[in-house]
Amino acid sequence: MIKNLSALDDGPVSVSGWVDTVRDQKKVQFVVLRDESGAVQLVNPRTTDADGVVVADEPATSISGLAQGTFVTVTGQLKHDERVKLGGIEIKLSTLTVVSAAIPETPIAADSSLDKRMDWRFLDLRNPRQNLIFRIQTTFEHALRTYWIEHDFIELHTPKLMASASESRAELFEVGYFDTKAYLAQSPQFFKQMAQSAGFGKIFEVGPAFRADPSFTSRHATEFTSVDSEISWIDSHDDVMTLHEDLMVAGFTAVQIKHGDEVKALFDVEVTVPSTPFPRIPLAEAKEIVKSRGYEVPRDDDDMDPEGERQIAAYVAEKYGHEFVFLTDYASSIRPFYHMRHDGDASITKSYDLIFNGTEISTGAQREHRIEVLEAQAVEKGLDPKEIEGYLDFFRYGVPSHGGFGMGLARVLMLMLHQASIREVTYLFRGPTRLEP
Ligand code: AMO
Repeated sequence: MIKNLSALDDGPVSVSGWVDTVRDQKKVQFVVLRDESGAVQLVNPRTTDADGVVVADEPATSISGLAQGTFVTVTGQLKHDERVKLGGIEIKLSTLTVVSAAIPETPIAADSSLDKRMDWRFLDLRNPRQNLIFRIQTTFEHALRTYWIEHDFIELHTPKLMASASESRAELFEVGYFDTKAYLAQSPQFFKQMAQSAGFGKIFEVGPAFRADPSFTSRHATEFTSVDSEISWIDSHDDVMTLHEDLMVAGFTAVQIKHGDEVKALFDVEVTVPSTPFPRIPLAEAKEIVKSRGYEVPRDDDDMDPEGERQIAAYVAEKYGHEFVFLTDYASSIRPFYHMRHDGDASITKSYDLIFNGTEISTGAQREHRIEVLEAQAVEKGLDPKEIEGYLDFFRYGVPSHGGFGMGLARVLMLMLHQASIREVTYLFRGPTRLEP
């Protein structure tokens, strides 16, 4: 790999990569060679005759015609020279072999629109910044998984084809299923709760979720990776928040240790491991706080709108120096039927949203496990209990108190790396007008 070259002593080397640029000068040729780890400069002094005229020679002739993106293998002499801007090393070429030629007209450039870059995602992903994003994703997921396994969680793979909705009916993809129809899972919600009734106690799943959401915001996709966890024997949603923050600390610690320097170099972003506990602010109080800062969440809005989320994040950053905040106790009117409501005040739920750098990344809650209450809440939300009969059965045979959360993986990465859209951090984005590549 190119990034490993600088650790080698001067001497013969062999390396492969994509041709990035060719500078064809009279007496010397410079080629910048890239791979996913970095770039290196190749030099090829040209052979000239007594009058300074270039004599046709190899590899000079073939170098002149190399198109950007051509994949080559070269051999040569590595030399450390601090005057070389690109990493302080260069390779004096001995041989150059074209492994796979590229068409000369590259369809995208550094300033291409995001949409155009997504059309040509495999070329876009060659950029070391993009490559790093998916290394970070791997490290983050691995750290979460390690935490779960060390704490005795069971990993589940729940079905993505379902007979009913798993969240609201509004964002449901319907698919033909033999002589009937099925729905794509909007979340593993029902099945992770089923696991609690099955005695699995502590579970997690990292898998696809589908939402027929027609919006074109920077944080919505029609298919996204959902990070889910669910635990039994809890006292309240506070226990879920504690698990959630421990997981974030595990993930951010691993990313900081493994990629902190690269993130600083390529994104100019500091990866900070959050301190625990994260600030926890009831939603009603958060609304008062943002109001005192001059922003009033629209009156008829039981939720916190995106501007409100940004405002409360700014307050938390100033007051606690924290990038995360749990907003708790959302109104029952805007939460799903399965969220438990507070004893003594049924208008608010034992739920939370986790806000990171001003945007929601997660929703969690204690679940209602008392069947009569659960059924009544479902009816109140306009659901027909017969349609969710199978789900309701989980609560008819003895089920522990439990709760959990769902978190959008791409949102975490987008906000961690200060990217403008989840499209940048999703390997292949799916949206209302994008089904390819
Ligand atoms: P919710 O619907 O809030 O809760 O989703 C949880 C998290 O998933 C992410 N997310 C999305 N990411 C990209 N595109 C979308 N269209 C999209 N929709 C949601 C967000 C969000 O915070 N079952 C509950 C969770 C639970 O209570 O366990 C649920 O799905 O980051």
